[in-house]
Amino acid sequence: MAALILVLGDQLTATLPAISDANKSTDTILMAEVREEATYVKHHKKKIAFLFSAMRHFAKSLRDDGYRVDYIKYDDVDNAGSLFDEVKRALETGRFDEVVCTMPGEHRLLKSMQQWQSVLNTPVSIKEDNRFLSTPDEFSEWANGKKQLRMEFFYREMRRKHNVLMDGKNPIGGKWNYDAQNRESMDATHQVPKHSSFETDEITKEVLALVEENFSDHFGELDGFYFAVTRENALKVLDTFIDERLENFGQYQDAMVEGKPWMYHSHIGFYLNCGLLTPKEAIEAAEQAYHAGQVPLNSAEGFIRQILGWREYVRGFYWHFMPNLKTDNYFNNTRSLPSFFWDAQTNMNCMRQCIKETQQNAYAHHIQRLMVIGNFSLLTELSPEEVQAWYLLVYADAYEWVELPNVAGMILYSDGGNLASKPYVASGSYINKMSNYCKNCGYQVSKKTGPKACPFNYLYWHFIDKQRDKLSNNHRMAMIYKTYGRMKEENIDAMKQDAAAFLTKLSKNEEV
Ligand code: FAD
Ligand code: DLZ
Ligand code: SF4
Repeated sequence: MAALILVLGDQLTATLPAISDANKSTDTILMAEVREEATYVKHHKKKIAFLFSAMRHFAKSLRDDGYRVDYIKYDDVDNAGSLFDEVKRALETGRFDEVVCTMPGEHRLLKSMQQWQSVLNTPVSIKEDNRFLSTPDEFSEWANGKKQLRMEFFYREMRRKHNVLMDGKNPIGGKWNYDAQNRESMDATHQVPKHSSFETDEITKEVLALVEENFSDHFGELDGFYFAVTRENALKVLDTFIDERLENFGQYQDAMVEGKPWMYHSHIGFYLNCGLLTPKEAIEAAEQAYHAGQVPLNSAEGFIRQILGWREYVRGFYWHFMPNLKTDNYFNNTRSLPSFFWDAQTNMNCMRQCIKETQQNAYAHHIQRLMVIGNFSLLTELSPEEVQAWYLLVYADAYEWVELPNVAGMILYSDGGNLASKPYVASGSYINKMSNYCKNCGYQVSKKTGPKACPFNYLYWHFIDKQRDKLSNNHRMAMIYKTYGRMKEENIDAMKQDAAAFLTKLSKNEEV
């Protein structure tokens, strides 16, 4: 039996069973750069360049390791354009008796793969993705019968199961979560360590030229390519993070400073999600740094919670709630994205900075994604479908299994509260507290109404007012509705008027 083993662009991990179980003398690994994957949303130019270069380097490392690899480049003349068509083309050579795949990260691709066996008339097996620390079935078992699916409880189970930061049956330090210590803002003069960036080699140079030529109409800038494209360099990013950033990760996790996109975050999401790093090794590195006295507990725990907690949780959540998660629209929002989501041309400095950095780096950190762009998207009633597509294409770490729960569940509450216990909405004062964006803004954060007022202020109360039927019974919103109840009618009316005028401008795509 000779197997054709399909390895996707986000499956660059030699220990995946589909690869490690391969018979090097009979089986062939197929990797393909295809139009369908690169354009079903118009991914950021840097994301495509990163992935194609990482794929080419991975194929080379597999060959060096003795595997047979058929690698289809994007500009190969006979490139068939989709993963299915490439598999079909390979089978037509008559060299293979079976196809082996690994569980993909997106529902649409899994549904497609599940048809291949009957369409191709060849056995197709879909192997487990063993890079995660939990399985979709485990998540569903945990979730079934529960009224509330709170990440915090899932995370505690994961800590126990994998014995991470545990002292017997109890969490080290006595608490599961140290977020109370993780909400500091940062002084603009604070020097953040330089983020990791790597020389472009010949393979990357070739890919950059290919992307320039074929994807010039895609979002984002190609200049300033900084990614690690090999496992060796991705490990260096992880090591440097542990040595230089993790100590302050917790403290400054939520802070935003103009001109400092990287802060004390790890920038390893790109590598975890395409397979150059594994979550287990990132968690172990942080735990070891804590035990060695190199980093405080709030930072180690905060970082580990993102990976062992949030990352595993959103994957389980995705498979548990698909396909409805993609179409749910709890607030029935339909407004199209304003054009500044594509060109950053807005007077709102927080939005301008976060979108500009996204254009430049195919990266923004969590609070920029959540409390600036995400907060704005919900308050301005943007269409979930359009917001989801935007987040999927602009970030180099975005694949639907991780993007969709964050967008639909966390920022838009379009699933009606399965993921978040309340919508993540805030007025301008939150952004002002956590950043210095308001200092250089065309609007004034201290003003609640009027032409110079920060739009987040009146949009926030407009949202609270408009959605009270859906939200006022939520006990986590009780304080907010109490404050709302005490507000003067005339103030609420003024805010509603300003919000209506702002939303009309957005709909007409006028400058805001
Ligand atoms: P760090 O802040 O250093 O965190 C470490 C790691 O923890 C990350 O690399 C990531 O693997 C994991 N992590 C942290 N938060 C989350 C989370 N909420 N969900 C899942 N994993 C998490 N993350 C993605 O990997 N891909 C996405 O497409 C994505 N889209 C997002 C969209 C929105 C609206 C929001 C609010 C968050 C999104 N996130 C996404 C989560 C998070 O913002 C990114 O993982 C993080 O910013 C990546 O940067 P980092 O590697 O420096 O992460
Ligand atoms: C994101 C992406 C892109 C841009 N291009 C390819 C590609 O050409 N070939 C490939 O195998 N994978 C690519 N990917 C990653 C896939 O889209 C990803 O495997 C699925 O979305 C499942 O997570
Ligand atoms: Fe953003 Fe409002 Fe601050 Fe301007 S004033 S930066 S719009 S929060």
